[in-house]
Amino acid sequence: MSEYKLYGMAESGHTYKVALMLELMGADWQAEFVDFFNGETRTEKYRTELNAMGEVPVLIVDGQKMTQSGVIMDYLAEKHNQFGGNTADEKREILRWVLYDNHKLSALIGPYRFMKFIKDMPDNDVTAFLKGRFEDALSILDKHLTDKDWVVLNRPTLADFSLCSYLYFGDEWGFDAEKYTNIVKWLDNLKGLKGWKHPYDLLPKGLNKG
Ligand SMILES: N[C@@H](CCC(=O)N[C@@H](CS)C(=O)NCC(=O)O)C(=O)O
Repeated sequence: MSEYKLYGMAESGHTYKVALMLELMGADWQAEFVDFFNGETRTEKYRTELNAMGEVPVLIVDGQKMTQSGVIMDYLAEKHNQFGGNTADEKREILRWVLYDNHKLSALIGPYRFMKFIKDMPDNDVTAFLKGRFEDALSILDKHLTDKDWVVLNRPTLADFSLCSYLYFGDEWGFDAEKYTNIVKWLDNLKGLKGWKHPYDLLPKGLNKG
């Protein structure tokens, strides 16, 4: 049995953050498919046995369940002494970007992509609102990445893995590569890491799309 079991699916950027980190660390892990698109995370069984918050990802290690991608990655960084900060200041700066990602990027791009690409919804007030918000956050990230290879340190950290996730599905929700050129360069830096894989090559898919 593998050391780590990661519950989720390939369409989930939040699951991908953790899967990418496990893969880049060369950890002994396996993916456990969650049938999200048929409502598994909404079942009583899932919420009782796996995650009371009703979300993916969930990481199982030594029989312990962990949720929230940022918390899971922080745990992995500390345990494997990789992709985290060395000092308290560095750790806080990583946390700052993980929180920013969770609030202003992943939490907005995820639902936008869900509505537009997965549900084929026409543009509406909600999609316009989400797009306006995440485009501002993308501009902020792009500006931050001017003359930087990585978001926080001069090496990749879990902040990079958190922020990049939904951007690798960019063709599905209309990421504007011409507008965010620093982000494009940074995504290529991540792609250049030994062991990097696209979400669809790293995790089991729930849909025949993409
Ligand atoms: N902040 C959480 C977000 C996780 C999340 O939103 N996962 C989505 C799938 S990508 C989910 O399970 N959503 C279920 C729902 O909102 O009902 C994390 O980083 O783990």
